[in-house]
Amino acid sequence: MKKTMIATLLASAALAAPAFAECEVTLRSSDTHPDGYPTVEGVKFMAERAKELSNGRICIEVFPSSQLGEEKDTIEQTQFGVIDMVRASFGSFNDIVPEAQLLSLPYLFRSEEHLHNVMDGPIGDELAKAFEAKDLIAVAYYDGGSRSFYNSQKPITKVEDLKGMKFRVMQSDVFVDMMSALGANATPMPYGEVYSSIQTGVIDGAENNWPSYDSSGHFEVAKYYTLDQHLMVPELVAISKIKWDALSPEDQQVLRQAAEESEPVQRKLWAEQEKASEEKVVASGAEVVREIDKTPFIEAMAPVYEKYVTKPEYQDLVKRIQETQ
Ligand code: GTR
Repeated sequence: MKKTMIATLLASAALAAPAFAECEVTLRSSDTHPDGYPTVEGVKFMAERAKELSNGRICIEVFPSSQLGEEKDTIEQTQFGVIDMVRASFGSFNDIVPEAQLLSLPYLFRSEEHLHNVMDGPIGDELAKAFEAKDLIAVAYYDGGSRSFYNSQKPITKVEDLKGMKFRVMQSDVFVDMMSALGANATPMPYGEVYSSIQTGVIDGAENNWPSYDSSGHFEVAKYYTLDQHLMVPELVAISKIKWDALSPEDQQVLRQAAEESEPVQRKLWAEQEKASEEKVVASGAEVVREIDKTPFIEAMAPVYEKYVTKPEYQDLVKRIQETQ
């Protein structure tokens, strides 16, 4: 091939290539879940969109499977700007952001639709302000389904069955009080320690949603799952305020838009994963108690509400959540 022809071909190839610059801003983002899990895939979608919207300048690197540490530690690291982003359950922010605690009150949300209406409305914006006061910029709220109890010992069909049993909970006071209110013993510990703790009998069980019960492998060591659905806790994607403040308003806008666009994507993936996990876990021999009278569970939670819904502004927030249609 003649030199001139090669030059022409190279020039046209350069024109055809997308005008992507090198990463100028890089955000390292943590998640406790493995690749393929809906929260991880939600943030990956956000990364793609941020890259496109910034012409390749903004890059988000997603570190799944607790590679950057257990959830509570990664939240603190994000507050201090050691890592730039974290995707974590609201439950893990409980002892950091008091308002987040209120969203972990058992049986607060009536349905997924109710939760969406709360999080997508003015209350979602108020909560973002509460996170910002703790150096975290809330950019997306994801789905986390509803949490129920599972254990290695026996099928739980009523509140009394929980009496004296040991359950792992998130490292959060409201979760500990919830277990005490049900007559069980709470053992707060990081997610990554739960499998071996059930296996070795340190605890009898834990509580979580279908996709976590599945992807953590907990169903292998705790086959009795009772759909009491005591908690619907939203998932949060937050950026370190230290990182955020160093960004231009244009880059902040790109991240906001990318995060917002990732919400419906995550919610769709979530719904699909819930079904797939349920099918897999049931096929593998989990014994699921579906028919359960939730009323005694709901009634048992009264002391938890009394303890946490104290100040008038907290009472007002809880009331507004309950009144949201
Ligand atoms: C999952 C949640 C995680 C983590 C975990 C836990 O449902 O997505 O972020 O909080 O529960 O129980 O520790």
